[in-house]
Amino acid sequence: MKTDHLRVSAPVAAAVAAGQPVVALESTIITHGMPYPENIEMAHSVEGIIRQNGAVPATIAMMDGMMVAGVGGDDLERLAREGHSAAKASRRDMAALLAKGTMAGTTVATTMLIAQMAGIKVFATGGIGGVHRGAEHTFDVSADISELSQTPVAVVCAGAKSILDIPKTLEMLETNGVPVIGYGTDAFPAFYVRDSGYPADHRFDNPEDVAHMLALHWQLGMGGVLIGNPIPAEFALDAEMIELRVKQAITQAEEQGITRKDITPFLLGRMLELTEGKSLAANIALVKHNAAVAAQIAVALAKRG
Ligand code: PSU
Ligand code: MN
Repeated sequence: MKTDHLRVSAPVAAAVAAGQPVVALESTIITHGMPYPENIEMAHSVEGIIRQNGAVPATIAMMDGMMVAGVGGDDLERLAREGHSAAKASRRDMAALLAKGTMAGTTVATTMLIAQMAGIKVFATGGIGGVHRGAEHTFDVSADISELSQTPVAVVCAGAKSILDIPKTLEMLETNGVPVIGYGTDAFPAFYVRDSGYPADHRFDNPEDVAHMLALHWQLGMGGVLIGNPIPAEFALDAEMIELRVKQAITQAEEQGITRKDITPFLLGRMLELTEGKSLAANIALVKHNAAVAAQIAVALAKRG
């Protein structure tokens, strides 16, 4: 991959060159997933957790006409303050945003792609995009799924939110050849809830075993891997309350005619308001947990050489 539009920060470049563990972080969660200042506080504390667990954090975004791996300092603050005024960069937006120099949060799909360009194998986030409820009418399936099918990066998440159709999301992951790992669980987690009611494909219980599986997956020339790490029990929310709020949020989205790239940020924002901030606390807790597990997996992968 040849591009003069990729900027890798000095600490991230040094760690990648030395084969040291690095964990990528997405930025749509900063621009479109959480309000300011919780978003910048979350971004800083997640980076701290990755360092405490022995890896180098690399927050990824599009800034000033560049793809950046290792956004920090004033740039991170600028991105967090920009919020919804920044663009949301999915794979197909990248060249247009680079051409215009637009600041953008990168989705899971785009973060995976830039991580791969920068030589980063492990990525931590909150939840992935997937198949939306009603997709049989709207055809709304996140580009995160096709990216997972082709880009060799491991994505540690807390599963998929129930704003999505979880069984259809699992079917699409299967169709696209994406292994769904339950980390310390047999179940596929559902973001605010530890168990979606649907099983993961394979269970692994420690970072070394996950790293072994990843090494083999990539030896076979395959793409992304989804690692579902359930929200810590003390932060999990009530499944019935969440279902009620999701239905309300989806009804409001339909009434307001929200579609395409706006639907996920709209639903995330509504969930936040409808749960009176409970979902924000849960979201922050699960991202921190995912960052710790991702760092441990990156460390185990680096040890394999
Ligand atoms: N799901 C969440 N939180 C998020 C997102 C999804 O629970 O912040 C963000 C991620 O950046 C993800 C993107 O990649 O939304 C998916 O958007 P879409 O559904 O438009 O593909
Ligand atoms: Mn979509």
